[in-house]
Amino acid sequence: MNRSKFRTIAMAAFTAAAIIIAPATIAAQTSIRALANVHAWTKDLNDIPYLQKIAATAGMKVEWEQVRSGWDEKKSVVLASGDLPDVFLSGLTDQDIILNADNFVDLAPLVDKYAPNIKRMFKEMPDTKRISIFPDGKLYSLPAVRPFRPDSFNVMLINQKWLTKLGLKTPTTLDELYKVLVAFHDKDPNGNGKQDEIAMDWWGGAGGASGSRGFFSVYSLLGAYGLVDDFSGDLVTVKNGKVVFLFAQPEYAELVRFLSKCWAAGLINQEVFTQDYSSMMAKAQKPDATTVGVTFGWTATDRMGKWADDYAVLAPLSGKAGVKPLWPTNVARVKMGTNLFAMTKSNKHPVETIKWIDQFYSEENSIQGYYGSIPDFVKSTDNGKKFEIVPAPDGNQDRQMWTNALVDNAPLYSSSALEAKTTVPPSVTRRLKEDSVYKKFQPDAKSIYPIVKFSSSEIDEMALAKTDVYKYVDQKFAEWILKGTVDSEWSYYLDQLKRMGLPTMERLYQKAYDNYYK
Ligand SMILES: [Ca+2]
Repeated sequence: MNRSKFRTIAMAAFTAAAIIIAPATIAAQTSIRALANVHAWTKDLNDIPYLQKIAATAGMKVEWEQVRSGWDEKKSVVLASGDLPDVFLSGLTDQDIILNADNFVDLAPLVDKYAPNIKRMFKEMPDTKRISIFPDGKLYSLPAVRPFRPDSFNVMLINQKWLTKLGLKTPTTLDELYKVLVAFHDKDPNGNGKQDEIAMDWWGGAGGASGSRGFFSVYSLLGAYGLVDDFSGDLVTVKNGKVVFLFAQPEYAELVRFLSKCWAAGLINQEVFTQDYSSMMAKAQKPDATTVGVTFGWTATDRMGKWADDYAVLAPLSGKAGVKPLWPTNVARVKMGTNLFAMTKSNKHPVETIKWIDQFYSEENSIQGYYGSIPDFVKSTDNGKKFEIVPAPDGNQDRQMWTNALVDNAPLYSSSALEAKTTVPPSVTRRLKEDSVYKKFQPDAKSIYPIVKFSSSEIDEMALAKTDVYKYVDQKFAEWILKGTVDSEWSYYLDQLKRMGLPTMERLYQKAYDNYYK
């Protein structure tokens, strides 16, 4: 008898018994309300088999409220209302939790008693626990460790076809890059007789953590001067043991000067500061011709679509004699996530709930949580000892994953042991191969600003400064590139940053860094 058949029979027996015994003495199936931050592509969670199976095994009825757009507004309303769900799945920030700490359950004792999978993760990878403990010592939320991730969020891509056509060598310095960009702009490398080439482009539109100050950003070029971004959106790094903000460093002024020179020569997309993410992507993926020379992205496939094979990954460029070029890397941030799960004090079933969420961290559920359910999207072979990710029929693995799994919104633990027993499709290995170009340009681990948490009083202390500082930084970054005025305004700018509270930020970020490594 197979297991599910056994369960059906057992359930039927249970139901029959329920008729005989007085209903009040039967424990109702445990039911919880879950508020979930879900990707727009992800299908109804009630239709995802592995989630149903987890719930059935735990005897849990999950009433999902699934938010696919407007998460921040929804979350704020819910947190302010006091009418809290029993659990949050993904989407909370440290700040959301710290400022509402009274409403959240410290999971540490529950994990200790009822969550063997989560305990195993904490034991095998102590950093997972370290990044999850809040400044008051409590464990209000659970992390994730994602499978087959590269070390960096960013690859720099160059149109290899254009280089070859124009007889140019791959640039190794910023000066050589400049000359290549000029040729890309002037010499009609896509051969359509029109000046439609965008020599360089990046995602600089909206600002904030996932715009100019974060993923796929031109700030990666700071590596040419030996400085690396941490991908937190805060633009913070560690220079000779001292925590500093990139935007207040002389190297930053040098990068701005370089970009401003590129802008003046017409080498940068004219819409770089106004375009949104999808229009940036569309420009690079026009159906009839390639139009972008150098840019930044997650992978060539993702960034360039059908033109991916025209592009090569460009190694970090050197900006200054005697300075070793680096590439921004943040293994912890790329591989791990925080706040994937939190339980509120409204939850009447904390033990059942922690047992339910613990299952998300098993090997079988971790792999399904990222790639989709068995057997359609993951094949379980060798009696469940090996896994094989099913390649997307159209080659778009990202679309397949995000439709059929929670992916980055999933609580899961992908250990190296799990990776070792999993076979992945070529698109995944391709990304890792692209990343390997950057291996020897990784910064020293302690120069990468780690994932830290601030206390509520520290958050308060910095709140005003951060709002003012980043607004000013974003504004000046764009303005200086467009107008070429960085040199005349630089010292005034540094004074302004000081006045806005940058020293407070430096002090508290340094303190958090020192605490992390003590
Ligand atoms: Ca052209």
